[in-house]
Amino acid sequence: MSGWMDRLESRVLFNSISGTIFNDRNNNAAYDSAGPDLGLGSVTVYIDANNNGSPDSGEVSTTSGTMLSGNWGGYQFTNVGTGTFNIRIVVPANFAQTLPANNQPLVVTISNPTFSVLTANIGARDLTQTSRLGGRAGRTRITTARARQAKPRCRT
Ligand SMILES: [Ca+2]
Ligand SMILES: [Ca+2]
Repeated sequence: MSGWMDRLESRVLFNSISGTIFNDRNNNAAYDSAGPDLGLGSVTVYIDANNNGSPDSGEVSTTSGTMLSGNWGGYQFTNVGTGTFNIRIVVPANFAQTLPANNQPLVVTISNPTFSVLTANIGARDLTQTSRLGGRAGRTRITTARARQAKPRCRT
């Protein structure tokens, strides 16, 4: 029993960088956690120490949580120390990063080893998604088609 309690306690960690990798479904470069944005799981997140835009050996990396993990898109780096950190993701295939823009790293500065940054969020949008809000736009299209069909009937 005590072993289990120890593990729970160790999850309360200070001096960490955490956030959510999200599917920026409305493409506004902001994390709308109440919707329509969703988490993006199984994405490689890394501290790009040499800031060359790719994960190298010796650079700290992790993977964002899956939908089933209970922390969809979530990630955390613990005991990072102090300094300025360039957080990047390996953008998944058919996605484009929206936050930060232009594939820039998310720059996080920690000046005190007891501080944590909890909202280091990075967004990407699905390039295969034809509309900003898939389902709604689909319904709009159907409505438009019905309206077009109705017009000739009214005129004749
Ligand atoms: Ca958004
Ligand atoms: Ca690197």
